[in-house]
Amino acid sequence: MARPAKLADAEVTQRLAALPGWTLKDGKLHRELTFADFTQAFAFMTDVAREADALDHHPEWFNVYNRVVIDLNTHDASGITALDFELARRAEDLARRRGRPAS
Ligand code: H2B
Repeated sequence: MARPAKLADAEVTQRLAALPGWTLKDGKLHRELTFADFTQAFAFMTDVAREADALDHHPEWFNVYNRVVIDLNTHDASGITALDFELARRAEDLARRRGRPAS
């Protein structure tokens, strides 16, 4: 995918409305997920890592046991771009497949 441009704040707000569970925190798309156990959490991270490499777009994230915290922005564009929303959407799909509770 070509390197997309930074999105305007209004565009970010509008796109966030279609991504339940994701918020805006410190200028990044933010998500906190809890899985059944560490194996599920880490398997999810492996799933996301494959998508991130395919997109050449990589998350900032944090894991302890069954908890994964994800922050997405585009350092090349100094902001949030369509790539962040694409990776968020793919991560959300993968989390659902790993049986993450729907909250
Ligand atoms: N990931 C994120 N989140 N932001 C970027 O700007 C970015 C990236 N740039 N992954 C990519 C890699 C760039 O460094 C390489 C050279 O394509």
